Amino acid sequence: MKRRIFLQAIVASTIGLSVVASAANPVIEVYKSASCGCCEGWVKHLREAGFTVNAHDVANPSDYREKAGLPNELGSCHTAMVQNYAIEGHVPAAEIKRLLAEKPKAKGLAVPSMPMGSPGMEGARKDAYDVFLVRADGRYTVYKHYN
Ligand SMILES: [Cu+2]
Repeated sequence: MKRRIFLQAIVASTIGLSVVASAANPVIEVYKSASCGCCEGWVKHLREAGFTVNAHDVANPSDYREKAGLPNELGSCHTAMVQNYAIEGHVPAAEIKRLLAEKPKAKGLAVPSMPMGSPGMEGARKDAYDVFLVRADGRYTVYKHYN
């Protein structure tokens, strides 16, 4: 009897651990073109931040942006999906984590174009840029400003 309770405790704690692990390592599906170097840089940034990244090379990454319902003017070089949110462009991992914690009613986040100094776009120059939150109705607001 004691042994059975002990085993149940092990099973329960193992399940508990796996839940914690999946919450700490969200899976993100990235759709990019095979030749995109800055996309690779962004994937590396996500992995370093603890995300489990499945990168997919596709012919037209913008198809995924359209499917997610993100406005064209917010377009960048890659589109990703994480827990039913779309992530467009070089969005810092910190904002994705904030999104997953706050769980707003929204389509997702976007950093349009490819600002210098954003994750995956590191170089000599650092430009200011905005991370936009795209709401369910397609309108968007600044979620975070980076200097
Ligand atoms: Cu890029």
